[in-house]
Amino acid sequence: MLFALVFLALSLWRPEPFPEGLWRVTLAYGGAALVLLVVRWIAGRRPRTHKAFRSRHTPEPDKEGMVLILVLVLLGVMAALILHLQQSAYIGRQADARLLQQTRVRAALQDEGLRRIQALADAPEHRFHHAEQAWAETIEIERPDGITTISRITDLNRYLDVNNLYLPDDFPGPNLTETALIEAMTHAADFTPIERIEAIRDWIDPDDEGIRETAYYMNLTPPYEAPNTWMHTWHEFNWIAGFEPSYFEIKPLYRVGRAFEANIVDLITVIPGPRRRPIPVNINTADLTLLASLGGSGFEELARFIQLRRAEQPFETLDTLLARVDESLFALMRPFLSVSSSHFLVEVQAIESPRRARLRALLTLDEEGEIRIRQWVIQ
Ligand SMILES: [Ca+2]
Repeated sequence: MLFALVFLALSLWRPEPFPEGLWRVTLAYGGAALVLLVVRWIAGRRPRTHKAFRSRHTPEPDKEGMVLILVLVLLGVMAALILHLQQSAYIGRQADARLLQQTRVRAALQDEGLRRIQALADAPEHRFHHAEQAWAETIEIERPDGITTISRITDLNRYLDVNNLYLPDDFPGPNLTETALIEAMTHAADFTPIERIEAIRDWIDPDDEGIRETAYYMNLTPPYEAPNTWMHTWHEFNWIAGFEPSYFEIKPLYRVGRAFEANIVDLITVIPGPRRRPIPVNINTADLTLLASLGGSGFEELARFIQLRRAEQPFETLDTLLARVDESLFALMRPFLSVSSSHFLVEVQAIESPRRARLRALLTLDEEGEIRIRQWVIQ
């Protein structure tokens, strides 16, 4: 009786997702078990007087019952086995389908990433870059295979790279990055930027001589070490003293050029990798607020000139600025400025619901137009 009930429960149990056909088969097995159960029950209710007419070769009722129970158990085990096998096969097919979809989405992602990089390599403007070029647009494509890709290329030289805060000792001249960063952070309404800038410098410089070095971070919970090398990603700001996620939030009422309303994410960036010289800011593509920050305070006028001039025609040489800046100051600024871009971030999303994948690729472009892929990260 107990086994029959278990078998019935098994046949009626219908986990989700579960194929319709398989459920019918198990239900049929359950029905057969029920019929056998009823037969067994009727047999058990036969009058005792019938026993007298049985031949001596007829099995005893107890043995008959045992055979029936064994048959039921066997049927139950078989049904459970079929159920298990069918369900395993179904789960396996689902996993294969997911893997196939993931492979297709990733292939589309890489195809689109490489296509965008090729478009950048084929662009004619290698000597100088300016805003609103075709290769920089955000492009959404619905492919014939049903996968949608969204991609864009960001010119990283339009931002101030915080990794420029540390330059090797053999770099000639002063490092103007700190001055520019103080201005940029103030434009973003950070009125005490110096401690934070010191913290970034201590984080990336190779020595341990600062107030925000490993000795400081080891006293935190949990303790950790300052890496003492250039930052790799924005995420490292989560670990640097003085930076909260709210520091990078977009201000809701941002109006370009208004005092203290700039968003810090529009002004700075993190370009990983060692350098002997600063990675310069491209004056053809940088935000007006950043242009005004580059030479320290009092550079708003120069920034407005750059903005007006490049709208007519992009700068092809920095020498155009010579007439408007003190010559000795310009000599110090020159390594931090450029008219072309050398670092680009390619971001691609490929979507086929519910599957999606992201690609982030960091590229460098040299003066001969040769592109090198420095990072290629798929998530
Ligand atoms: Ca350090």
